[in-house]
Amino acid sequence: MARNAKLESWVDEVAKMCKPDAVQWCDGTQEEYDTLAQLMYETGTFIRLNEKLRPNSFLCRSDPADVARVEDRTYISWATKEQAGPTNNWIDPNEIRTTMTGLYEGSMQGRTMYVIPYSMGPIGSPIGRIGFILTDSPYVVCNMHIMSRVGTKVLEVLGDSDDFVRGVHSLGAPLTDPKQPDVPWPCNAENKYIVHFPETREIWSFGSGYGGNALLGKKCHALRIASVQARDEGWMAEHMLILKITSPEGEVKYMTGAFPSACGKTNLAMLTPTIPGWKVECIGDDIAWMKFGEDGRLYAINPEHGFFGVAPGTSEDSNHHAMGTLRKNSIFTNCALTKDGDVWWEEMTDEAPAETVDWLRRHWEPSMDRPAANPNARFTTPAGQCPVIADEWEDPKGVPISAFLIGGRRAGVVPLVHQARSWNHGTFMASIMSSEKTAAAAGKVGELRFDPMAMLPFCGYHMGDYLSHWVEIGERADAAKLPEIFYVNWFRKSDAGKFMWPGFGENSRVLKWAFERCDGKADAVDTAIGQMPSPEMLDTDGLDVDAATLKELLTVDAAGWLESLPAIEAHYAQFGDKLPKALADELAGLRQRLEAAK
Ligand code: OXD
Ligand code: MN
Repeated sequence: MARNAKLESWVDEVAKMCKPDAVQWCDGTQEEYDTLAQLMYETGTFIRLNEKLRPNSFLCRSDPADVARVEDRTYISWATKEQAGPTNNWIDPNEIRTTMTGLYEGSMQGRTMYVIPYSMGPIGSPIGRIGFILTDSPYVVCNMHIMSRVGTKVLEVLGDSDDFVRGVHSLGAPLTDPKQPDVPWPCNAENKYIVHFPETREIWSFGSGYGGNALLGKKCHALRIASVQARDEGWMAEHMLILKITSPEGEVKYMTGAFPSACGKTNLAMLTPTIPGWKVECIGDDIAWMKFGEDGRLYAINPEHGFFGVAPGTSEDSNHHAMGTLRKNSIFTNCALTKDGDVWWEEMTDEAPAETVDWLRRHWEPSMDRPAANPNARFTTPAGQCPVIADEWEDPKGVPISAFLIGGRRAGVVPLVHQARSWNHGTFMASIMSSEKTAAAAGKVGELRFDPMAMLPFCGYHMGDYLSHWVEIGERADAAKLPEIFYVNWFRKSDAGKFMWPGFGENSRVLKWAFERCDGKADAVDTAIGQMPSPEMLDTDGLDVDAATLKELLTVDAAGWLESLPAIEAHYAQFGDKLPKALADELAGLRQRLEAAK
């Protein structure tokens, strides 16, 4: 194979700094995975689950000080603070390079440095991208095997190009004395840094072995760095699921969905429709990369190869197909261990097991007032095992997108569904996506946390410029070929604090309406906030929601919207003169229409 001098000299440079005992280039084979899993079994990091119940699967328990992405230790290091914008943590690149070089110095002693060549997206896809992670964590290697395409083929496709993202990851836990025993979850909880250098397409991560802090292909590469590449090159890197929906007549459409973390993206991506004859299949559950095809439509790929899903709450009832996916070949992190050697988490079964070992390795019984699994316990599982994975999920050219669904978690004001009138109107709606910080009563506006396009923690540059990028995408495109945009809210609550909409499979009724709107076949009412179905325009056959509730779910709460406008204005004000005029105009238009509707 042709050698890639730039790659090799970077690997040498990092090895000189971190001083691992050995450097191992990963080939992505099953043998490599098995060897590393066995190694982690021997060091006590991995517990092998009961082979009959959960074949080729492992449980891993992290250090209690390392259980989630840490946004306050995540930095976007542009040359100037202005480039990172008001919503990101900025840090001066020179300063942080000095600090982190100090931390990396000798940080891999006593460990192996693995060189992971990975492709986000099918290898060789015109939408896909290549990256490398240099890590001293075998846990990261095994997870990356599942979450991306790892191996020698990536090196072949790369050739001698230097178009790759450079990721460095160290646990920050060197073994300096050969007699020093390792711990099951090495990390350096006091010194966590997850730093992105968008200008040089680099990611430097230190101190954490968990999730999006350590599996650098996911949030760090596929969203924060890729969002910058997408802006520079005229495409879109979004925090979106991708689903395929087929009507009873066999007509197919693809939709994406942008929802903040913990709003059920994985469940929606694999939903089992309650309406007869409709089918939903999954392409991806977290990230979409979209480029214009020759026909002028936006085509999306899922850059990932697996699901890194939140385990608690996942059950046969909430997500039958996720349960089917994680039946084998999976890694579980911070779940409970049952007596028969399987995993368990809250709500996985109707009844909790009589006893388990909790994620902190303590005896646990249902009567105890603490959960058995960490609330952010995860499964890492191959997407290809999903019983409803769409045949074309690995199509290198992607799938043409007909609709974007967007939405937050709003107890009040925002109706079940409303459709944008235009791309700019939809961009406006996505830019004001929000969730209440506290569970507000229906009709009242709680303190809102805005999360534009669900990208607040994941946008690698100034959010105002990111919004302009959306507007520019619309300007470049043939309007008739752009996706329709629908704002959905599954989380409305009654005055008594109960969810008004059943959600899960019943969301298929909203998908059906959106599907038919894309073809101009379903009716809608024009309202101050957008186009909406009246209750009789939605397929409600067999739906167990009373008429009054349904009416409320589909009513424009003009007073509530007017009450939210100052918060939207304050949200917009932080972008200063970077706020696109088109969006300021949309906000003014909304105010006018609401005043008129009062
Ligand atoms: C995730 C997240 O893990 O959005 O996907 O936090
Ligand atoms: Mn996510």
